[in-house]
Amino acid sequence: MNAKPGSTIIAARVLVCCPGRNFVTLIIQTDDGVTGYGDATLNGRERAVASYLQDHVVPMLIGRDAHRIEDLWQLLYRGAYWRRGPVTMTAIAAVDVALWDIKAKYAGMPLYQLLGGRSRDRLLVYGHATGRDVEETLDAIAELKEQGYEAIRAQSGVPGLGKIYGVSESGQAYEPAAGDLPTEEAWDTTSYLRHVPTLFEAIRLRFGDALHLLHDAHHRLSPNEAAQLGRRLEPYQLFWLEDVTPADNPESLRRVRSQTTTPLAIGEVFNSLFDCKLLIQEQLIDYIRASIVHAGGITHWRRIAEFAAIYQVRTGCHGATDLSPITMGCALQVGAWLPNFGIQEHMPHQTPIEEVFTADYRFESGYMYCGESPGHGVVVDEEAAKRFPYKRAYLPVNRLQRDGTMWDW
Ligand code: GCO
Ligand code: MG
Repeated sequence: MNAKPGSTIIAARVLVCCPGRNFVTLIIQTDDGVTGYGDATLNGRERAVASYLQDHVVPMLIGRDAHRIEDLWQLLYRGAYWRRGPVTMTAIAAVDVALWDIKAKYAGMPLYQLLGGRSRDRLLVYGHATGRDVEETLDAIAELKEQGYEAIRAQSGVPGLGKIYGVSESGQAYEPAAGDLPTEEAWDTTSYLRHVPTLFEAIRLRFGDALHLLHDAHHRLSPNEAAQLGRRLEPYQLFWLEDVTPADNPESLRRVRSQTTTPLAIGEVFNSLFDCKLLIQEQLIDYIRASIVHAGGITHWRRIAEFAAIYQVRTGCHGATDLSPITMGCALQVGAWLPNFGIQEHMPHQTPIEEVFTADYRFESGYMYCGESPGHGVVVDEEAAKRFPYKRAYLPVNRLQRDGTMWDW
């Protein structure tokens, strides 16, 4: 269906760059010079989404009306026939976000105004404290408290294990994908389960009860182990315990939920409402972590969030540094509006990312503030991006220390 002049998509291109880590960006232009930017980054599988967009989606966009966001979403979702999945849903998200950016720019408004306007002045965020041992994690928490964080995710190395995912080696962020091939780490659940309660006991002893504390088990536990951990952490009153079991099997959470009142969060690897449906409907979780970039863009993510609201589940969007500033900008725009916003993950991007992405959001004293410029508030410098070509990079994988069995990392 062709568009009237003034809102026709005349160009769309995919940009893959690595200003510190790899990002995929979709850029859409209309015939009257409005440009929209969408994030299409799928950490460790970046080029799969770039090809999906370049080879299969971009040709379908040219000549279409940029304002028909819903219709284009349906075209790309239903039209693909092969539904869902991270690659497809990330590609659709990039188109969707770029079009919302364009629509808001046409309106001359920040995106949250198009969704219904503000529900709050600022957004509570949580920072990451990690250390090789409990003492280092306590020091990291003290630093974040200095910066004003009221909510902190705490991880630490486990005695008897070497470096594990989720814990930095040198005070830097723990997760920038490093090797040209994934490195292998060693894991032992018994040592981990013994250790984690001692970490939270030490945190409460030193910092008292006021701080909101979070912890990420990163999909490594069985339902029964997760239930044990949830129970043992109850005295420390966590804000949430994240990704306790592998995300594939939502029924697992029934066992965990019936055994512990520690609040549960899950969903950073989800890409569709159908991944979250049972968890939300049965109120097996307190926070849904799906992100706009991996869950079909604003159009689909909004359906997840509004469905969650019916069951008193709040949002806690994934916000690791492998999601580009565009996704953070969008999370803050929708978070400013969404009645059941819960909290936003905040891991500041590292330099030189600001040479490519300019964002109008800001962090101040434990909260983030979305910007007021038209659109989602993040623009991309395509010329600067050329200085940072794609570099294949992976996060580590995990094997059981005991016998080398492949495990969740
Ligand atoms: C989190 C996450 C991330 C992911 C990463 C994978 O809670 O922020 O678990 O660190 O592991 O985004 O690409
Ligand atoms: Mg996580």
